[in-house]
Amino acid sequence: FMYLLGDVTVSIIDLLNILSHTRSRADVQTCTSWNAPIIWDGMFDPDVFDQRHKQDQSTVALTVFAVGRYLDAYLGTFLNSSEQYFMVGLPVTFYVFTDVPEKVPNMKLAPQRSLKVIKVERHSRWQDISMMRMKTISDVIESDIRHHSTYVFCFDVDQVFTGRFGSEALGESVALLHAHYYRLPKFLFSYDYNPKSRAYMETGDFYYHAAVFGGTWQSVKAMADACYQSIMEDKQNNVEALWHDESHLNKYLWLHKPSRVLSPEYCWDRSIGYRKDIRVTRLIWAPKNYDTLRIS
Ligand code: 2GW
Ligand code: MN
Repeated sequence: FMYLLGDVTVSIIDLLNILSHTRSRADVQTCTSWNAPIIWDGMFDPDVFDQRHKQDQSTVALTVFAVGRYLDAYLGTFLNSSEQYFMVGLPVTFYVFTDVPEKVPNMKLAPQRSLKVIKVERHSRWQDISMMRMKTISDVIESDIRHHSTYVFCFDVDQVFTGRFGSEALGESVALLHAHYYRLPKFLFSYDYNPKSRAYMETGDFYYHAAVFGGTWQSVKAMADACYQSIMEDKQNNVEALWHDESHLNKYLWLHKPSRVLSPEYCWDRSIGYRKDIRVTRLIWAPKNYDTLRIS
């Protein structure tokens, strides 16, 4: 009933917005309590951001892991769609981490965009494949990214770009609202409530999704280092956080507030169904086939 009421109110506000020609969204939260913008469609002029970042000569690194079966299952569509929608017009370097470099599809990239393939070992536990990304990300920022790119964005591979994911998303430190939690009350957030884990937290600001995070290389390195350190401390203490790296990222982002927050437009799950506040989807979860992917 509350959702329904919410949606009725929304249409009146939408109408007022249209009539007043303002770039604002009164139907959603557009600012955090610490004054970071939450980016929603209709709030910004894409050209203004593109021009500013071209002027500033911003360059972007994208990291993505495709280990084992995830390469065949997701990497091709992820990369193809990112060429179409991710930071179009800005120089982008893709960093693909895989255990089978020879299987990375040969891609024709637009000018000023390039792809680097880096071989990584395949951890036997999937939880480690996911968590150890933090260490690899930190290492590659140190050895390579910091010499070439202003910003870094880190992505899960099991997703597809379907709309502009552009320079409006760039900022000092950037976090994403998890599509399944953005309208839920805080007590339902799936933080790690185990006091034995370094990811332990009782309350927070939002539930962030680890499928997308970014920022300047300096902030992303700090984020990745801190998460990796907490993950390793947990291992020494024989505990594992509920949602692995995501739990540690949520803890970090609670202690170090992001300067920019992306709405769930930036990583939508279609299985949620229709939501009035989602006017565009920029990145969507790829359909997952647990039967073929999670065996082994
Ligand atoms: C992961 C789980 C089960 C079996 C395999 C894998 C797996 C993951 C793999 O075989 N190969 C691989 O390259 N990965 C990488 O880890 C890949 O980039 C993938 O997108 C990422 C995270 O795994 P994923 O996408 O299956 O996990 P989700 O979608 O449930 O992700 C959330 O929770 C994770 C922690 O459990 C991470 O925090 C992730 O960032 C979250 O989106
Ligand atoms: Mn995923």
